Amino acid sequence: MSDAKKKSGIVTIIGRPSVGKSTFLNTLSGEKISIVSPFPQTTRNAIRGIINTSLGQLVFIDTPGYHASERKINQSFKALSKEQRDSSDAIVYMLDASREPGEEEVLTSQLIAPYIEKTIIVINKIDLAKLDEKKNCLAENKAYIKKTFPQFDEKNIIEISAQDDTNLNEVLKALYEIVPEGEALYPEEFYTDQEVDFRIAEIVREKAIEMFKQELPHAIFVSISDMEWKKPGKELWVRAFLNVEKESQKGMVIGKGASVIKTIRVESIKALRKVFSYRINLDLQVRVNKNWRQKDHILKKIIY
Ligand SMILES: Nc1nc2c(ncn2[C@@H]2O[C@H](COP(=O)(O)OP(=O)(O)OP(=O)(O)O)[C@@H](O)[C@H]2O)c(=O)[nH]1
Ligand SMILES: [Mg+2]
Repeated sequence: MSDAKKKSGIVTIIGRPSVGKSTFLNTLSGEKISIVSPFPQTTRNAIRGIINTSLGQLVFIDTPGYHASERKINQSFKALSKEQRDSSDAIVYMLDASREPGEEEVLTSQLIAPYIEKTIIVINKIDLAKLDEKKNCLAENKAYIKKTFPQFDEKNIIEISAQDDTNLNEVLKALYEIVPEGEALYPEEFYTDQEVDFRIAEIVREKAIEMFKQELPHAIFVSISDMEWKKPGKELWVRAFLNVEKESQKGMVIGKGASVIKTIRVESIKALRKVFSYRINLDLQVRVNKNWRQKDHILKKIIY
């Protein structure tokens, strides 16, 4: 096949929080592009992952989980998903075979409805549906799709496990049917376009989230204040701040005898070692940024 026949396009992944959008992108790529956690609303940005195959190039955009809430931060997430949806060549609409399609699913399907013609529907986590009778909501999800999009071509509804890499190739094939012919948008060796400081901040946030439950994961954002090559190409010194919303959270993140922050630092360094070819010397500190989720200037800086 000549190069002119190759295809390329932007594919936005849309779905409720925790359906497995980021896991899907990471498994497709084989790289850690987007952070993953059991908590909803882990992803806060439009994160690009580039997949090259013999058929061409697909540039995937991971988005924050679509969630019904009037809170300022959720408004920013929703705006971001809409913006990405509007500028993509194809959409992957992801549902979760282990959860009932509730009110949130209705909202999410309304988001993709105007673009249904260029959408592939995937039902993720079929590994759970197979294993666990109680968590088996696969049939409900299928019925929901049938009811909401009665004309939708069934061959473009694909059951997958992002975690186990089941049927992901089928999704790629279906997407290549939608995207136009065209030149690659990125050089083949690129798998993401994220800046180094953003990737470091995200990995530190993932390791911090892993230490907590409930409210704290949402209350954290990570900022990088300084970076400097100690040995060019070999060792990068980075100063990062774990920002929390309240004084009481600061104590929790530091922990007794600084044990918690130390663990976050060690786990971050281990994860960073897998992502970067050079060593990262991490200076990690905690600070309070009061009610940052209500502040426009901070949301503007961190959600894009
Ligand atoms: N069993 C199973 N778990 C999965 C699968 N895909 C993702 N998960 C898990 O589901 C949880 C959420 O995964 P994420 O990839 O962070 O989900 P997300 O849709 O990106 O979530 P947000 O960024 O919060 O919107 C994590 O605990 C994943 O390990 C899957 O195919 N099977
Ligand atoms: Mg995510």
